Amino acid sequence: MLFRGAVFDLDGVIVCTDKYHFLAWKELADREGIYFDEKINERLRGVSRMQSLEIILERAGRAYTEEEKNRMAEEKNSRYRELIAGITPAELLPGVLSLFDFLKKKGIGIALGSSSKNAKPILGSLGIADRFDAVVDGNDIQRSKPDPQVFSLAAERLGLPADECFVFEDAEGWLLAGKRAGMKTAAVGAAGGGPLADYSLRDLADARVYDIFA
Ligand code: B16
Ligand code: MG
Repeated sequence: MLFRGAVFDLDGVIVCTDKYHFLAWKELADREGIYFDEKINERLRGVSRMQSLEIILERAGRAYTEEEKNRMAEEKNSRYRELIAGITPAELLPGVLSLFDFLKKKGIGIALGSSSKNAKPILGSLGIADRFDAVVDGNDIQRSKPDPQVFSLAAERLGLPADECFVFEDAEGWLLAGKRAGMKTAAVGAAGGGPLADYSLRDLADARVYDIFA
């Protein structure tokens, strides 16, 4: 099978923003007296902002109103924006630039499929915004992963049928979104090699990534 499109998740595949999400949520949780640790943070991988907040609030001692939740999500996001403002190309994960160079040479479309509403400024800070033929982020979708919308839209914007695209995703559960979109999937890093992964890669510097597009 010849693949003509590659769709990349952002956090965990191209850059590790999870540490900044963690710090921003942790400040908020501490202030509210809600227990939150790195293990719970793992559950927020690829999960939308409001859904992340709901997971954190599972440990809360009281119910929060919708208004309070919206305010908390906004506060977390402002703090997160401060933290990601300092991102530089040095934070690109291993193998990203070489793989993008290779895909470009081969004429394979490069797309982003991220749940984050902050994806565009992050791509800008990483110096790779112009490397993408299509960008789909949290602002473009109504339904979060494992719904396939983010990946289906990425294929549509690449002008390709879904089955000609390969998804790279670090959240094991969200490989399901790729599968539901009708794509082949590569689990990157933390995602490990579960049953939903057609390929399992340590990171994008893993030489086996080039077999996919050989
Ligand atoms: P934002 P991805 C996800 O990124 C993060 O993994 C997840 O922790 C975060 O809650 C989500 O983006 C939304 O981010 O608050 O910036 O809209 O892996 O889908 O690129
Ligand atoms: Mg991710």
